[in-house]
Amino acid sequence: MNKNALYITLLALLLSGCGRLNFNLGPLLRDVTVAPDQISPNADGDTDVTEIRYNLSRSAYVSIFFENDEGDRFYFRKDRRRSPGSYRVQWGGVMDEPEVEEFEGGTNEILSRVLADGQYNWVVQATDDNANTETVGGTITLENGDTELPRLEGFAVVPTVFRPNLDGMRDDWVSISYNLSKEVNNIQVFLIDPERPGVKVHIAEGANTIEPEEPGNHTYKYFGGVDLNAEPPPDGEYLVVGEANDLAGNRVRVTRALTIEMGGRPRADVVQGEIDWALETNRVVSVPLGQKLCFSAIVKNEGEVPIRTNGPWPGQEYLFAEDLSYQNYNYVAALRENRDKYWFEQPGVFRFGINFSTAGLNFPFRWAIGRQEDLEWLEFEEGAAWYLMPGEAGLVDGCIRFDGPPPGTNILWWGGLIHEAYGHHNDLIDRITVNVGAE
Ligand SMILES: [Ca+2]
Ligand SMILES: [Ca+2]
Repeated sequence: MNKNALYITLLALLLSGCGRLNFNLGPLLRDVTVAPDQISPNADGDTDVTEIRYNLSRSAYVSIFFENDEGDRFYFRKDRRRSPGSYRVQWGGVMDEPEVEEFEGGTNEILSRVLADGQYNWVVQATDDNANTETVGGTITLENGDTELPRLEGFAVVPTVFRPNLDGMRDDWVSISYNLSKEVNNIQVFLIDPERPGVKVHIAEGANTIEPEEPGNHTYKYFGGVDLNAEPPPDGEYLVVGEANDLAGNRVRVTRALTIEMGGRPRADVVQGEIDWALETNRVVSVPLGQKLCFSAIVKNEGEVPIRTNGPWPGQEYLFAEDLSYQNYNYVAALRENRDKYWFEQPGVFRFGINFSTAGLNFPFRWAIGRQEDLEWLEFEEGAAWYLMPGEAGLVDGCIRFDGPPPGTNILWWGGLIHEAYGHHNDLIDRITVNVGAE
């Protein structure tokens, strides 16, 4: 090293030393106390917390942590930026370092927990902008702490692919169930979209003999709001989250993946609200006894989700007297050759129906809302069915043969779309009078 270099090095050392002296305006941390020095964090109202006080003379990054006999360190605060001033904060024996157990399809997390009973060294540490660090420490004893974590045991979301579209498949709703291991102060179950953290959909627990906060089995049934006439959350990847905390400060969270697809309310219409009644004149059809009332109509899927349907297929002919004597349209479904076709009334299935004013039951004659060539056969984990896809139209036609006269005269007849078990989607379409005369 030559003389100049040595000189510059000495100067640099001097300057850095001066710098420290110039900015080091007395102690950074003052009046640090932790009192009381013995607590019982069990939420019984008696010395559950201690108060940590300190005074900061300059802006600094502050950490507060606790160490046990083994030297394990538990942070209460870690590198928090603080302005000069007096601080006081309560500590209830809780550490906030999350422990996450990850597995396929979810996580189990401990967000915070009460530390085990015992003696701990506490440390308040501050580092100012010149990297001066000061620490003050002491000891505190924890006894009779409530260290039992609340657990959402067996937290299960079924199914994991959720298609909330009221088609009657098991994927129309999600069941969320778990066993709560201890009484908690608060429990929440909700849906979040990881890509839009602001979106949080709360899910309410169904009827139960115990309160949501009480230990025991809990079950939630979630239809995505479709059952309440709302649109479900948009299709996408979600997390079902269960979060619980007790009064002592133990807090846990579980998450499970949930995919929403084909979600939405089903909407179908008879195009133009018109049924093409055969042989209709001025809204009257006259049919001799033994002959048929025939029609055709076009049904369109006006919604965003596939609409489930099933036979009897267009072209099916009903016998008026014989089928009505069975008091429902299922006479055709009950025929030996049709028994394995699931043509009986089925929740979630749409059918086109014909009704008349003296029927005494709703829509005794029903057909699929399109021919198989108008539909798609979709297969899911829960089963397979025929669907009229969004934007598509189906042709329906059929006949009712009057093997006997209907009760009354000048009877009104009309068509409708039935969403079975969910009510009449579309009623009183294109009413006519049908007169059944002598043979
Ligand atoms: Ca206590
Ligand atoms: Ca569904």
